[in-house]
Amino acid sequence: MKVIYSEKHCLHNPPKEFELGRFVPYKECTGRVDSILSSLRARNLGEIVAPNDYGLGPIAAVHSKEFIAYLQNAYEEWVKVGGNPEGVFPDVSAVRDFANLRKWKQNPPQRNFPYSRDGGPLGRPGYYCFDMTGVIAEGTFQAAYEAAQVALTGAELLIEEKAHGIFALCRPPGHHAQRDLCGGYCFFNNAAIAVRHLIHVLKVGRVAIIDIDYHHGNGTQEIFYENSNPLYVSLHGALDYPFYWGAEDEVGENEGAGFNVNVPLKMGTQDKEYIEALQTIIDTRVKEYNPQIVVVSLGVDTYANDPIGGFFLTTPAYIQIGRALSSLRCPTLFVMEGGYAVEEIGDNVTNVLQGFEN
Ligand code: SP5
Ligand code: ZN
Repeated sequence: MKVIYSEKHCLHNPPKEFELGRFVPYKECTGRVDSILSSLRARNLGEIVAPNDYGLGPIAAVHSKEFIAYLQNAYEEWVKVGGNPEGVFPDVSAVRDFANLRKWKQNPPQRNFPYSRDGGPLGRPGYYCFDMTGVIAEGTFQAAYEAAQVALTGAELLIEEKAHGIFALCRPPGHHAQRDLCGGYCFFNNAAIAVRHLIHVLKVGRVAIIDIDYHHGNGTQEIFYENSNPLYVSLHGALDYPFYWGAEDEVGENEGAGFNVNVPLKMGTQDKEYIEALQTIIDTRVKEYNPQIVVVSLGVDTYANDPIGGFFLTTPAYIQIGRALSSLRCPTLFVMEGGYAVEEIGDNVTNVLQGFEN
């Protein structure tokens, strides 16, 4: 399986995040990718190629221009007003009502609009970031831009080479990033950008996204909430981070009604229950949709020793996950998301890809 990778991910390297009220080492670290690369190479998974550059256009087709400008300028503005050079942390919360975000957007509170009154260099972080782990450091914009190009290149090659599988080794990850919100280690939504490109530029009729990261992909859900293409399916830890999204009754709206499928699983879920739940949703909702392309948001923070996930999957289970995904017999783009057990992330990811191939 071809792997798309850029070493520019290293430009994003904030030293710290805020967790439970303490500064702790940033868990979405560069070493994650080193671990993945070394497993891929050790098992000869496939050729590792650099991404092409598709510019900002495909990113701007998913994210608002104000948000893109924010990510581009936030760090410099922050340092200029005396902010910690280790990265941008919000001074305020702009109190968007997340549970009712869609309604809020239809009827925005006048005081927060227009965007020119979004709070200036110290107000903007609270407006455009929903948590304390979407830390913007010096090279974050460039790295996030590059991660989106990695995903886009994966989408292009999947079609051009009629490949069965491609792995876009993106970092930073993307599935928590909404149209104009970063957070959860995510800035640009790599998978959503690739999917939109597949549908609107490469003219794929039906795309299904299967999000197997431990956390609900609130960003991907929000971006496609009113669309019937793609189908979005997420398996995730119930009632865990990001807390305000991921319930079963979030099914999509308007044209998208019925095309957003959340499968929350209880904390402590183990191999057997997880694989059954995955195979069931594949055999029902995904097969009914009959996708021409599948995009997998590949997180392995479902692993038992993951420092933030609440499931107990073992390393061999990831082979079975790969097999379950291959049972669709559909060309598949794997887009890297979470997974923070640095030592084992490489083997877990490679197991999914090898299980898919065999
Ligand atoms: C892409 C992705 O996986 N993002 C995840 C972001 C999660 N950020 C906050 C996690 C806080 C977990 N705190 C749990 C403490 C238990 N040790
Ligand atoms: Zn995650």
